[in-house]
Amino acid sequence: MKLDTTMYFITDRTGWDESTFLQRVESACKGGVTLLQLREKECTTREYLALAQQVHQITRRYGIPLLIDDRVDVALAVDAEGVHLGQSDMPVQLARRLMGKEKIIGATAKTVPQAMEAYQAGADYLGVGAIYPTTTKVKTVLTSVDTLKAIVQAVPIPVNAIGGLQKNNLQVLKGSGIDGICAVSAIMKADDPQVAAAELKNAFMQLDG
Ligand code: TZP
Ligand code: MG
Repeated sequence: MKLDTTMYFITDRTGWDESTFLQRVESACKGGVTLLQLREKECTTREYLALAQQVHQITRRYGIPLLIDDRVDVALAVDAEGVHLGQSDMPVQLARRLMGKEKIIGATAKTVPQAMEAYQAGADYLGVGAIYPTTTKVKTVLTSVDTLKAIVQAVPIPVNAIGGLQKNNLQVLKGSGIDGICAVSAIMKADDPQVAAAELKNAFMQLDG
C-alpha cells in the first residue's frame, strides 16, 4: 500500500467500549484518513493482537495502511503494513531487519540529529512534535516550528507534525514543508470522527505548503 501521510490518524480508545471504538475508527476512515496508527498502551499482548486484527479488517476495506505503535511483534503477527517507533522503542535499523524492505517504518524525531539518524537507519517517514501541548496522556516535550522546518530540510522522507493539532490552529505550519499532520484527539474525541477527519485534512490541504 502506498504511503500517504497527509491525514495520519492515531488511535486512543480511552473512554470508548470496543464496538464504539471500532465504529469511530471506521468513521474516521470514511472521512479520508490516509494512514492509521493503532496506539494502545493499556492492554495485554493478547488483547492488542485481537484489537489490531479487527482494526486491520477495517483499514483494509478502505485501502489505508495500518501501523502499530511500538510493537514490531504485533505488527508482524497481524501482517500490518508497518510500525511506528519512538526514541525508546526498538531501533529503526533492527526493526527494518525484522520487518523487511516492504513494510512502512516510521520514527519519532524531536531534533535534527534524531531525524538524520532515523532516516539513515531506514525510516520511511518522521513524526515531529509536540507542536502544541497534547491533551492525551502522552508524555512529551514541545518541539518548535523552527526545529520542524529544520528537520524537513534535513531529510528527504515525509515529515509530519503532531501534538495538539486542530483544524483551527494549523496556520503555524504554513510554509513548513511538512507532508502531513498527525492527530489523536481532534478525531478520536470529535462528535463525528468522519466529519472531523475530513475537516482537519481539508484545513491542512488549504495551508498550501
Ligand atoms: N506524540 C507527541 S504528541 C502525541 C504523540 C503520540 C499525541 C498527540 O495527540 P493529540 O491529541 O493530537 O494532541
Ligand atoms: Mg513508542
